Amino acid sequence: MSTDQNALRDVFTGFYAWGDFVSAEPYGTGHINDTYRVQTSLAGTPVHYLMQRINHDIFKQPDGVMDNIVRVTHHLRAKMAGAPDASRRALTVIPARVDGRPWVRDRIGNWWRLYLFIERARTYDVIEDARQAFEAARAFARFQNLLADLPAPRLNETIPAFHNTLSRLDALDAAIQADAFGRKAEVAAEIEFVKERRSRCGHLLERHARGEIPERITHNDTKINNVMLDDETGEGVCVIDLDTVMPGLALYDFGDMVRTATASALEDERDLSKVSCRMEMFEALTRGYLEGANFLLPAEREELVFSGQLITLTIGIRFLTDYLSGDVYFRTHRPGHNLDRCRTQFKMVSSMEEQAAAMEEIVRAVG
Ligand code: ADP
Ligand code: GN1
Ligand code: MG
Repeated sequence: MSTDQNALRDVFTGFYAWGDFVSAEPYGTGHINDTYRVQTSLAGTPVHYLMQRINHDIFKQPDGVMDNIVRVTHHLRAKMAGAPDASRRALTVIPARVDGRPWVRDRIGNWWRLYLFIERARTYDVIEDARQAFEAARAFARFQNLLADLPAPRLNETIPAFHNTLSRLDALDAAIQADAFGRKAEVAAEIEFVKERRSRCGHLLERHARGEIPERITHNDTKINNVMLDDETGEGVCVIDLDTVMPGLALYDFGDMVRTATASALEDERDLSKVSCRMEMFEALTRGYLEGANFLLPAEREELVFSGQLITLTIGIRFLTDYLSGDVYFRTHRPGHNLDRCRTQFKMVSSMEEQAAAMEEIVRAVG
């Protein structure tokens, strides 16, 4: 066994999991954590687990993250008690062997967690048909719905001001000012794109401050590859990637679904002519979301279309900031990767702006 495999086996054996370690392979396309699918043999039957190293540069208090995840998954599970397939419908956190905590620390101080592997379901980086958009949105809406009565205390804010577009603008301004990697001149068009939209960036924050839009428990990373769709039925079976479940606005979740589920191409597509917001996906997404999110106030419904533009702009701003700062936050696989991602986001924003009237019409019709 290689050193890597030995190290991964040592971590795995720290958890109270049944099954003998066979191997672990890198898994998925997430930008933040290191994810592995662990293969084991359970008395001769192959059984998989999902093991992750939490990115503790980004999540400064991994224990606070895991505390949230345990509370959230227990609550979901309690509400689904007895339902068929319950263990595929919410993540199951496996405790550590020695102290029962929901994580294991390795010798160099990394934090690891282990989940049951959800079989016969998968995630998509680009949605292929409208039914998938509908199912994904309904699953995220149900998730918000089921968590509405999570008992106090308030969940930990695992990344403060996560979707605060004004703070993200401040970070961009600081990165432009510093221009530590001499990349500013190359992104003049992108800086201008943001400048033209600055005045709208505080809109939802202002409505929230005025008490018109409430805080709820939200997922905050409703990228389409964070929901697993059943291979056979196509149903949105399980919402995953729970690191950022915390207090937020429901609209941030809807906005991130619009960003990722309506996109006609991958988040890092370089041929921008392939990138646009697809109306049939938006229609299905809106239907799925409104079917599950029956708690939405009229003020929230009014902002569904705008939320897509805002969150897509915000994530574009974050990619741009990371590009200017030397690619320290999002995992990259090639030079200029974050800039490519920023450009697709801004192309999506333009496409949403152009189609805003049609999108408002869809919301009214589905309403
Ligand atoms: P990241 O924070 O890096 O995005 P995720 O938690 O989203 O990490 O996991 C990365 C990928 O691993 C997901 O997109 C999904 O395909 C897969 N995955 C995550 N959790 C599970 C699970 N419990 N069972 C099966 N696959 C999973
Ligand atoms: C990250 O973890 P992942 O890959 O699902 C990021 C999201 C961004 C997304 C962009 C904790 O999500 O906020 O929207 O990349 N997660 C964190 O693809 O920053
Ligand atoms: Mg993810």
